[in-house]
Amino acid sequence: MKVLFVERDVEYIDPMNIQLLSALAKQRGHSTFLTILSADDLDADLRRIKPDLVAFSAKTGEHTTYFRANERVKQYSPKIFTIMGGPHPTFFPGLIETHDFDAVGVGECDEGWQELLDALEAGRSIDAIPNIVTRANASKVLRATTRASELVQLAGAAASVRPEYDLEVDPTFLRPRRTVLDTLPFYDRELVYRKTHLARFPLRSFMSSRGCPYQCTYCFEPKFNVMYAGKGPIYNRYSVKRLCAELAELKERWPTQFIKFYDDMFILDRKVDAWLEEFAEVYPREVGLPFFCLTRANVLTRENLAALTRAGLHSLTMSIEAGNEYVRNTIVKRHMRQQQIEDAYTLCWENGIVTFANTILGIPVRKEIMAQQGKTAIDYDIESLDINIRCRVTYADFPVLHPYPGCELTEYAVKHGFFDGDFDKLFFSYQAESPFTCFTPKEALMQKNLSLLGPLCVMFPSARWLRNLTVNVLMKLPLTKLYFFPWYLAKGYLNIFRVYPLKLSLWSLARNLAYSIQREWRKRSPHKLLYRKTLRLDRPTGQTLGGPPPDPGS
Ligand code: B12
Ligand code: SF4
Repeated sequence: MKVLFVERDVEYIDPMNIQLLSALAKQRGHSTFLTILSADDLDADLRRIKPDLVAFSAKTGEHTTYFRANERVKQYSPKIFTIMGGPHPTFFPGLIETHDFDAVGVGECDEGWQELLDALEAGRSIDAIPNIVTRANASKVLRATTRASELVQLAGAAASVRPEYDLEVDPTFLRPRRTVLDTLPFYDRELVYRKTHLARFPLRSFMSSRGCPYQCTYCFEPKFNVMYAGKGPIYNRYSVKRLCAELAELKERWPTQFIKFYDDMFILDRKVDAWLEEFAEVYPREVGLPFFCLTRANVLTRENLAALTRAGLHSLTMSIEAGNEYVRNTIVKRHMRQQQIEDAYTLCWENGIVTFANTILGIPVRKEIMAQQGKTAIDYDIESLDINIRCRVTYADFPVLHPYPGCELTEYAVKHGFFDGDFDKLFFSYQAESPFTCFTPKEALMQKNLSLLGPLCVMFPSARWLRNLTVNVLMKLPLTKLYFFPWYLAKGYLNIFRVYPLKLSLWSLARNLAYSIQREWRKRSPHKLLYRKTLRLDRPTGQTLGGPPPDPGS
């Protein structure tokens, strides 16, 4: 079978989802192809490749782009089998009934995907493959969840919730979690590298584990854990031997200077467990490349940091998410004390480990609580800036909160009337303006500006004047477009010289700057297209969440 993956855009992180699915398809003898909507012509690719199946992997926000791409595929030939998988359809499998896909993949699909391809090729029925929802099996494997509409009624919101939001998969239709990752094939990087800049860009991503047991309310993992309750351990990991074999081969085949481990939690334990002990011994010998990984401040200790450093750790991320204790522990449920965060960052500072921190701006707090605490919405964001400065974070990123399906924080936002519950209006990036209705235009402006100026203030922690100038003056001015440029330069410098230090030629550096500046601009401009595409499928939606529809006359 000829399988065509359709991807919205390729930046600097390997699209590991389609790289793995492509490898799984090839393992069964199918051939795979890739169309990148920002660079390729989908119609021309359909004519040239004549695929039997087109596959989309969707995160919420980019799903509408794939809806449009799917329409194009079906217009070209209704006989082409189309399927959407990934986080968005995992939460909204009911879209099989409202959109013209032939199947939807829910949750982990490694086996389901292979079984589907084999069945299609052999002409067998595909209606009893766990994790694969079809129009024929939907009535049996999906069940009603009245949650979304109930919430909207509670909020008194006028927006209609799409019918697909009211269906969820019956967990008995899901396979148990995959506990053995070692038998998975190596990612098919060739699929992407043969036609993109990533072939030459020496930063490579990999996930050494799946799963996370924490409860953060803005993240999809807690909901995923509910769906998978009783279906095996939450956290599953490659053996060190298998992981190093894949990375060593990768290093042989493609110019590679740095590994970015993208696991939700690269280390889960405050102790140095057997896996980490072995990793610290084997990875430097078999792979020997500096790396970046993610964990949490409450998990980091002197001991596990020493083991990571022995292995070659260069940079580490521990999300802060909010400076204010109430926002951090009650609203977003990070369950972390300020002292723990500061101690973990000090530990990194003392050991020369470069740090990256995510901190979310625009987390809505109820009016009564703000009144009790004597704070305005923007005061919480300023507290978040200050904790980053105190922690001497090397690169502090400040995205603006966006509500994603299945998350407790989204329910909170709907319940309190901050958001109307319509995910189809969501922009593909959370670097854009807040989608919540509870912020005034002035507050939304300050959040956007702080998101751009914050990293600069944190970059120079002793320049108190810069922080004060930002908070008292710059943040309030309508100069967001201007602030983009110093932010972009700082981000480029911090990424390429500090967090993921790469040796790039001047030519390569210039080429990558030109490539990335357009994308960064676009992530912050929901209403603009800065780069040309042959087929304008990834045009932005006309409205971000919660806000009023655009005035047709303007
Ligand atoms: C790497 C990553 C990225 C990379 C993506 C690179 C790329 N082009 O793919 C980058 C950094 C660009 C990124 C960006 C964003 N991300 Co992100 N990201 C991840 C991360 C850490 C890993 C995803 C991954 O590759 N996993 C490895 C593969 C093998 O596993 P998988 O994707 O789960 O795929 C399996 C199944 O889902 C399924 N499957 C997946 N696709 C398909 C397709 C078909 C056809 C089938 C049958 C099955 C199937 O089968 C696979 C094998 O079992 C996840 C967190 C996580 N733990 O998954 C968040 C996550 C996917 N990201 C998320 C978000 C919110 C974003 C952003 C919107 C945030 C932002 N910055 O604005 C942006 C979106 C940008 C965009 N629209 O392009 C959310 C998505 C929530 C949602 N409801 O959609 C996640 C789940 C984080 C979270 N914990 O909440 N992200
Ligand atoms: S620790 Fe990270 S991956 Fe785990 S639930 Fe929280 S945000 Fe999600």
